[in-house]
Order: sequence, then C-alpha cells, then structure tokens
Amino acid sequence: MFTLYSMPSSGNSYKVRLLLAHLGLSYDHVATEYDGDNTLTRTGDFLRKNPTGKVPTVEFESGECLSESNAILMYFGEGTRFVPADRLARARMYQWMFFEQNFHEATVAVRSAVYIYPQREMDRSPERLAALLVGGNKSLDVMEVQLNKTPYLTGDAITLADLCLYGYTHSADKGGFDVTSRSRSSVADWLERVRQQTGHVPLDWLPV
Ligand SMILES: N[C@@H](CCC(=O)N[C@@H](CS)C(=O)NCC(=O)O)C(=O)O
Repeated sequence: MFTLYSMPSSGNSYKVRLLLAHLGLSYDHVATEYDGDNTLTRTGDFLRKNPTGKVPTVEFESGECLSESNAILMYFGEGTRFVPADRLARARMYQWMFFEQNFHEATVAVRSAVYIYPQREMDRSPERLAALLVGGNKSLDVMEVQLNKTPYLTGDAITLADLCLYGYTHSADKGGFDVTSRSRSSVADWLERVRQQTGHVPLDWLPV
C-alpha cells in the first residue's frame, strides 16, 4: 500500500486521484490544504519526502517518494490503456502533458488559484489578472483547435494527457474562463466525453 499526499481543492492533485480511481488502485490518502504555518507541506517531515514542499506526492512502502503530478501519472499509467503503445502517439501525449505544465497550468490554474486562495490575494492586480487571462485563453484555444480535429487530445483514444488537462480545464470558469459550448464547443464536448468515462470521479471525490 502506498500513500498519496494530495490537496482536495487542487487540480494537480485531482489528476492523480482521477487516474488512480480509473485504475481501481487502493492507497492511503493524506489530505492537506493551505493552513498558514501549520500547512503540512511546510513541515520538516514532509520536506524530507518532497523538498519542493508541494503535493501531489506519493510515498511508497519502501519509503521512496515521487512528486510532480505528471511524473506520478506516468508511473501509475505505464502499461495501462491510458498510455499509447505507438511511439509517436506516446510522444504526443507527453507533448500535451508538457504543454499543460508550461502554458495551461501556469495561466488557467494560476488565475483560478488567485481567486480561490486568500493567500494569493497579492496576485490580484489588474495587470497580472489581464496577463493570465490572455495566456489562459490562448491555452484553451490551442486545445479547442486540436479537439475540433480529434475526440481526445492525442487522437481517437483517451490518454494520460486527457486526464492531465481535464484537471484544471473542467474548473476553468473559477478563473474567469469560458469552457462552455458557447465559445469553445470542442473543449466542452471533450470535457463531457472525459466525464462519461467509466470510473470517472469528480474533484471532490476522495478515497475512503
Ligand atoms: N508542478 C507541480 C505543482 C504542484 C503544486 O503547485 N502543488 C500545490 C497545490 S496545486 C501545493 O502543493 N501547494 C502547497 C504549498 O505550496 O505549500 C505538480 O504538477 O505536481
């Protein structure tokens, strides 16, 4: 049995919980949310598991730890239907997962976080919010163009890239982004397609 340290409100943590639910894996779950100096991720014990002080982080029975949501997705996803056997398809999956961390998470997720978490209030300047809006809309438009061509991000089948990008796209409205059929119908249809997968769980689902 391994332990997953994750933040119930966070898309990065949700991506991992979503994959593990699809795979039907059992694990111990330790939840953490921001709580000033008492935040679990600031403690010496946690920093020894992950020196970046971030979740999601997995601790295996051996005591080995693994962090970075997309690395964790790759670890558990390997050998399952979520990782394509074809080399180019697999590389395209990586392409979308790097895009997620470099462009999408840095704008769509950050703009939502700025509104959701009180400690991010200092980031709510009009200039910062405007820049995040431009960057986030660009990221969502990139997805719209691809999803207009294929049902999933890398083609006809769902991969880790879809679970990964679902994490913050499904809640993008929290950051002031429109992902409804009004403006981005292909993204909206894709969100529904991912939601309809057997084994899907919502953001607020936590293992018992
Ligand atoms: N690139 C990292 C980002 C992880 C991250 O920023 N986690 C945030 C929640 S979304 C966190 O752990 N915050 C707690 C803290 O900063 O103390 C990943 O994908 O796992």
